[in-house]
Amino acid sequence: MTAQQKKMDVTSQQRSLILKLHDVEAVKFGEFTLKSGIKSPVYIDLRVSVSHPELLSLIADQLLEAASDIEYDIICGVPYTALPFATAMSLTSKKPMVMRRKEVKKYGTKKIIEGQFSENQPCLVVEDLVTSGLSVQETVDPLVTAGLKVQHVVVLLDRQQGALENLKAKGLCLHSVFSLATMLNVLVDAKRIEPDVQASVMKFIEENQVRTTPSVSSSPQTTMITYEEKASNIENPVGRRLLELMALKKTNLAVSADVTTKAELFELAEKVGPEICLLKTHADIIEDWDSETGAALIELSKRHNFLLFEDRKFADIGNTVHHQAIGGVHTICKWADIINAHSVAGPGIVSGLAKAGDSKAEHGSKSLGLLLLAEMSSAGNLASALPEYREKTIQMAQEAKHFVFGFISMGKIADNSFLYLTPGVKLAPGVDGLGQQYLTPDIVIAEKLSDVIIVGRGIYQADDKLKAAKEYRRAGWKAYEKRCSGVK
Ligand code: 5BU
Repeated sequence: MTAQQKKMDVTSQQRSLILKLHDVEAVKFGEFTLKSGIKSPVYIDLRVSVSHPELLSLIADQLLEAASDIEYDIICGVPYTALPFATAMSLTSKKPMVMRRKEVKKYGTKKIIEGQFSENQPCLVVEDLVTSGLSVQETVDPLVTAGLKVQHVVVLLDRQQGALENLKAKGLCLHSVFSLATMLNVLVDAKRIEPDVQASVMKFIEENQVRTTPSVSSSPQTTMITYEEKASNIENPVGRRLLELMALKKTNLAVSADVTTKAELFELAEKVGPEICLLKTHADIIEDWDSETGAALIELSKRHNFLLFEDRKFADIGNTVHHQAIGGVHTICKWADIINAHSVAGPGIVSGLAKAGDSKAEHGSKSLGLLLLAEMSSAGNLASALPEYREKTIQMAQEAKHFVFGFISMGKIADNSFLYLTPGVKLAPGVDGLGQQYLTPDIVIAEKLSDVIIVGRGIYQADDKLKAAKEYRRAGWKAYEKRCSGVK
């Protein structure tokens, strides 16, 4: 298709909408630092449209036009920017809306999807802007879980960075009012920007493609390795043992036991023990912890065949962390199989904790393994924002493979000689009001290629904890089987 033909494909309404968006500075050109730290020559913020009701109404008309061939009964906007778009579409088309909550209420109905709908009703998902399509998926998943049928997504602007392909791989069809390329063509045509700006934005887009599904060209050895196969790559015996028991028990679920008394801790471990590969603790939040608590946890872990992970997140110099790990009230190394540390302190922290592991072995106990925190699940955390921090953390781990067997990360960040454990997991994605961000087991295991899901409140706050643990176990294992079979 020639450039001239492409230009002719743009309707006069689309052209006028693009110029209006430029007028209100919803799209800007220059040098902008994105959340990821990457410098971008374009910045798009469609939230400003709420200050311009006429523009909002034009946007809704164009979205309805883009969806005119689709059959749907109900509309759902992706929170937050697309909520006013969906509302305006609903008012014009007289089709009802549902809303997806980002935060689930702690009281009342605890509903994730608000509004009235019936099983299998076709629902159109509306979004303002797509890059990878991940936020669309985070809305589609709970809609489908609630019983709605979702096959189509309509978006105002497609940044052409992979959303179309990523959503297609999930069985979703993306319809956009216009692409970034079209927007640039119109702006050059109207002499709003110079052709060299257009070229630099297109180069940026080409170089910054985001794939949320495993790439087809990746070799099976690198992406579809089984837990048994991975075990033979791991130098640290605890890491190997963890993978072997995951394969044996068929579970990649770690429960985070963030309860505050011994009785609750033991009750939870007893209940969920058969379902899990790991019990993650915060010993310092147990108010009645005593010198017998560690031994009682070891007994439970042996009986139900899971490992113990104390999520202490050491962060000091080697000498101090050594004492923190072996001594104090909690004598962590006496009972924990796995501990973790921030890499911010440098390699001395790994050596200090390895020394703690050696003293554990000298006392005849089983070995110790360390996880480094390469990323966190909390919004705005600095580790995830700085790619160099992650790279240096991986380097630190590579230099101490006898002891460091993996990472706390949001997905697979290095090769198959490490394990990846991910916290911030719930059956429905969302946030908790204090910065915690949740992804689903399917996204974490099948798409981001992590090995272990870590679930806290999703299980220990459930009325029926065993039932919840079984649900998470099933979801985590299903995602693992899907990734092993190469199904996307
Ligand atoms: P939740 O209830 O599923 O949100 O609990 C998550 C647990 O994982 C909790 O114990 C946190 O301290 C822990 N966690 C986390 O949420 N995010 C991180 O990046 C790290 C640990 Br590291």
